[in-house]
Amino acid sequence: MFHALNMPYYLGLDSSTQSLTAIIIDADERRVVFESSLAFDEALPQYGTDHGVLPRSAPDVALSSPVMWADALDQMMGRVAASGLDLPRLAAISGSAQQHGSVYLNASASAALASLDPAQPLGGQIAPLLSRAVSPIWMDSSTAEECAEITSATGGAERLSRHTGSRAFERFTGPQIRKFYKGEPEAYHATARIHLVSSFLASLLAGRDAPVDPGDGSGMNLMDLATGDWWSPAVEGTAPGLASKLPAVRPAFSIAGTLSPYWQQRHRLPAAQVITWSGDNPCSLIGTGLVREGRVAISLGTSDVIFGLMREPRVDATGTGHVFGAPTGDFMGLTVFKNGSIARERVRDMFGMSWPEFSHALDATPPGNIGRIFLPWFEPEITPPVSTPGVHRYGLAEGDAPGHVRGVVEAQLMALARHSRWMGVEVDTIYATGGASANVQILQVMADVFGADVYRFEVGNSAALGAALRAWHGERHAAGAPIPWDDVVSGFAEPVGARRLRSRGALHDVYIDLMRVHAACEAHALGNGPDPTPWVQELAARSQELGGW
Ligand code: XUL
Repeated sequence: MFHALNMPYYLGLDSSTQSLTAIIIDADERRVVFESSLAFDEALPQYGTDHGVLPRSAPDVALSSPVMWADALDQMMGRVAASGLDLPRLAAISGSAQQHGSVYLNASASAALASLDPAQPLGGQIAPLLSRAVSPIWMDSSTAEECAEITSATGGAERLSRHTGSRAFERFTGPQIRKFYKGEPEAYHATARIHLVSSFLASLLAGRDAPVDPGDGSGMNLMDLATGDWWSPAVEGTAPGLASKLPAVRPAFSIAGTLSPYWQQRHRLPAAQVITWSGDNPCSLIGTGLVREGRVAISLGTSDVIFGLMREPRVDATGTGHVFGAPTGDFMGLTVFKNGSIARERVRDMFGMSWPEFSHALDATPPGNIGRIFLPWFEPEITPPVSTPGVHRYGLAEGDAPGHVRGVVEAQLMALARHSRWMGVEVDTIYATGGASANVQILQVMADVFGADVYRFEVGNSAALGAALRAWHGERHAAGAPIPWDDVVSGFAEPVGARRLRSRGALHDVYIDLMRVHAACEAHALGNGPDPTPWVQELAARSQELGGW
């Protein structure tokens, strides 16, 4: 057993909106040896959060508690210590955190983090180090005014997105910092360091100021994608004196420090290396094995999301997509569609169907829907931007239930394909995740629309797994024995059951035609183009002539 005794373990943590998860992997045996999750509301009820969010003072304000995150980390490390694993084998720890959230530390923090009392819980020792008791998180949308101010200070949305990867977004850290500076100038001036959730938690583990990685750094509207460092016009345009308050930006695989004496003494953990943390989306990129260009993930959840690795930092000229740094040193594109399951459910309910009836209707209708298009903007849409919700029908009768079912699924998948073209990625493989990915009929439409192979992927804790894999990669990199990313993810982040849905070439051609019509319908519905009805009718006639496509 000499061999097994020496094989290292790697710990990945994921501090998400609602919970803290830990995964330990045995890299040699390619298996997860420990997995545990703690929901903030239940494990730490004294903070009074609802799904991880403090009681809201206004509908557009979303705050959480950094002290609660620290207490959760303390509890979770206690669980790791009690896992029964041979913990001297723990070689490195990394982490993932909800993106965009920020933590404000005062001037005493830096020294205090290095000399925490191991006899005391963590939270109570962190509270006095904060210059702001709460953290704004990604669900906050109260900074429209600050977004406009930063956009104008940096020379416009196009320039801001070209440099930072995104136009100004309310939840991004820069606009949130500006709001704090304007609303609480004294507390802002008493702030010595502004961390992201990721770099804050890494600092707690290392007992010193940890860097931000380019992945999480690009969710701030402050970092220049091209240089992987702060972009002065944005830093200066956000708040005075901000440059000195920001942590350093370092590659995701760099070492933030060693697990501090606090953890070694309090939980009898070894002096493991702490690898720089990142955001949940960059960590999920690794945790779902998206380590080469051409492989993307589509999550069919409440919202639909497409994301994948990009070798180049191409940005979305329409301003709806985001570019983040990837933990591999490359980039990742991400586009969100708000009307995901929301719209599929609304169509199902409109016609009083069950999910099996919905699937049957999809099966019973021809691919291409005889040219009929349904734009399902039941809720305000992010991609394309639609502020006034409403559905639009082209060639589709209001009472046509099966036509609506196929219409909503095809429109969503064509929107996913068309509005992710800015990534400049030739998609050959799609990992489908999320609730609706259980529906094989939907996955077949996905394969035909994209002209790509589709696999169902069980994500589980993909961000925590991605963090554990990054811990392994970072530790080996530092040891001078780097492991290629394909090897890092192999055996860990792979599709389940390996059921593949192949694109059917002739049908992909149908969708290439239909996507042009879909684009014309979208432009018309948004008031930017002529009525495409004649085109829709022409397609319908052609489809009838051929007896379907
Ligand atoms: C990404 C985003 C969320 C958060 C929380 O831009 O806001 O995905 O990272 O998960």
